[in-house]
Amino acid sequence: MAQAKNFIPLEQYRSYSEEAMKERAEEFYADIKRRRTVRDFSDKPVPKEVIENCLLAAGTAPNGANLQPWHFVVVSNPDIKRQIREAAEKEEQTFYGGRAPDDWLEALAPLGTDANKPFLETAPYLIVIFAQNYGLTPDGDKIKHYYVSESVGIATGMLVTAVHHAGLVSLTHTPSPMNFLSKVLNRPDNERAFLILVVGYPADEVSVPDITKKSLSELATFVE
Ligand code: IYR
Repeated sequence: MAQAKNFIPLEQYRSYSEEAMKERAEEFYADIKRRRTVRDFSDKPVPKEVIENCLLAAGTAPNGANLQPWHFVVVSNPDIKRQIREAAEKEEQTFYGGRAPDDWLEALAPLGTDANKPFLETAPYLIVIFAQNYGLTPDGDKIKHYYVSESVGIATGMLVTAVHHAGLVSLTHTPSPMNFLSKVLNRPDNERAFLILVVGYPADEVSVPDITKKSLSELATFVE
């Protein structure tokens, strides 16, 4: 393989015995399957340091040409949260009030969602994830980015996982359209809002939809 000059030994890699690997994989699955998307948040404050480390974890995601085509805007300011809630609810009202096709609304029915988004104000943190369609040099020249959606999707998945691992809950919220976020948060033209990750503690006695996940044979095919 062609090797660039700036390579370093992979010193952080850890190998485990097969037994330890099986145990670790099983334990990780047991823990991650407890993760549930929550729509009812407590307003209990979350230490900022927890969010900072979750973001650093997300920033380690594999991505196109290591150009890291993302930017995370962490909103805890009540006034900005209110502005985001108001704009998101306005979009959602048109979505639920006629813009969404019936089959989409039917698919959403088991989740019990509607146009009201109080969590956008209640939760201590809204992490607004922006995808950078292209980068910019200090001189303002464009830098091409690759596999932007894939990269930002992977980083978002790692953020969701890190938040769960830390003992918090999250909600992946995608108001549609969400270009209002660029305006409210004053983001540059090369960025588009990808998703809002609502983060905090669950409200007391929160309930979640009784849904199931695909079994292994449904979700995977082994070609041996
Ligand atoms: N953005 C809307 C609708 C919505 C769409 C999907 I796909 C979901 O999994 C959940 C909701 C809303 O946030 O209510």
